[in-house]
Amino acid sequence: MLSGKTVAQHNSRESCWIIVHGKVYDVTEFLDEHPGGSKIILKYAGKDATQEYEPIHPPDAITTNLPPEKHLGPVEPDTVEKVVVEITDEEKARQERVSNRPSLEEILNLHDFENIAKQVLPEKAWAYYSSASDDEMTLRENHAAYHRIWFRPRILRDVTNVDWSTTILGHKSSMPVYISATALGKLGHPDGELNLTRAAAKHNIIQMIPTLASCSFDEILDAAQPGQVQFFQLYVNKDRAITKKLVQHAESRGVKGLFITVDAPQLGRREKDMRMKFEAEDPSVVSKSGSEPVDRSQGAARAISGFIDTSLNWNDIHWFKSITKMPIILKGVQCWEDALEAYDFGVAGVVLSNHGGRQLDFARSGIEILVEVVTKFKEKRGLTFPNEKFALFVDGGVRRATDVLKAIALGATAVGVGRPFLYAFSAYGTEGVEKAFEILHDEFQMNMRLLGARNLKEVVPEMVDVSNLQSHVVVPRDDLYGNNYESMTYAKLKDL
Ligand code: PYR
Repeated sequence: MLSGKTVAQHNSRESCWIIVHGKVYDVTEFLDEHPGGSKIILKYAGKDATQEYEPIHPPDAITTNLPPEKHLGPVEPDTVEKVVVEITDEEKARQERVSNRPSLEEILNLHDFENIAKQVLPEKAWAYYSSASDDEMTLRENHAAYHRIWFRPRILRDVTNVDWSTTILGHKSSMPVYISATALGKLGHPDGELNLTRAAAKHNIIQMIPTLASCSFDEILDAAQPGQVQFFQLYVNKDRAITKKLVQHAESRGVKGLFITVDAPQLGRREKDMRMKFEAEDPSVVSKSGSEPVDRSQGAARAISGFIDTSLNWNDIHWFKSITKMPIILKGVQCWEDALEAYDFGVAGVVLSNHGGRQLDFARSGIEILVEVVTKFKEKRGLTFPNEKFALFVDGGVRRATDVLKAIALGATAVGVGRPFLYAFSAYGTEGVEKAFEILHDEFQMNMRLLGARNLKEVVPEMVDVSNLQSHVVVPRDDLYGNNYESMTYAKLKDL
């Protein structure tokens, strides 16, 4: 075992060791490759970096990125000096805002969580969670698209009892909503994704576990209650042996669905996240490096995603089917042609999604794609939806039960909700997520009654008017362009 004193001697660019979770790593040669920059590692040279490392990295990031000979083994815990993290004025102000959060009783809708999260999250976390690609047009369109659908409710039905429970891939769910995968939960809260697992257990909601969770996969599985249903979102690794191991491990642990992300051969450029990175980087440290410059400018997203396989293609679906019996769902399908192809390849369903606006900007919203997919499936395969043979999921921009009911009316099996639950636990931990489920519960009850639907089967296409959905006459403002634009001027009155 190494002593803390020995580790402390390796505190420079020439020899840089760090401690993470009680183990010592020699990161000297990795300094210039670190997507988050060398400066942040050098700050912890010779020290325990766990506190800084944990929220921004999936648990195995260091072990998979460093060759085994750089894993130097455990350190004697009592010999390690405690790292004192300096609290800045900005951080003090943030902590004060945390203390001044409104009570959960005052939180009335999912927008409230977002608003509080914006004020209480550390800047880096807010930048990573809230950001989307390029001009963030798709991010905003995702929500705006629901505003182009209006209801045609039915009256004089006995709506004393209304039931919005459903089954998703054969598993019971208390509502037609599942928790969509979002990365790096510990940026927002020390318990990260476990907040979702715990709340989901209490409310019988299905959680999709992200590949890039902050908590380890097994921690999340271990936190589940007996019988609790979980899905797994997969980023396919260039090293297919790693992917196979992950998938088969998920299956052996009882995961009930494999959602393969297909819209992210490269993660989008999220400029809010990238700006954080620039601000955190110290150019003087970078310029001391003699090696080739590496692109460390792309924020948390780039830092965690280098392993993703850009060569993923349709033929791989056969391979996935050969390595698992879990239902396979393609997450990130964006047109009817690909949805049909997925069906013909024999997968169990698709998520019509643009990755929360974080990938291709000007990708259309999932709800808009749903309409064309349902139309074309009927025309070309004679299928109607919802359909047990092939599930259509939608995600992106959902903030209200009415949004969900619109998707259900149009044929979705269920809707994925990502950021709102992330914001709920960032601001209030597990109780926040529970409150979010309770809010949706109340909204479902009221809106089902007002729609005249006693169960989800009665939420039918005739209850929505989508005549404007595919028209993009109103688009979100392009703020960066708009703020730079100098207004033209008018003819002026002569000076009097
Ligand atoms: C994202 O940042 O969007 C990921 O999926 C990791």
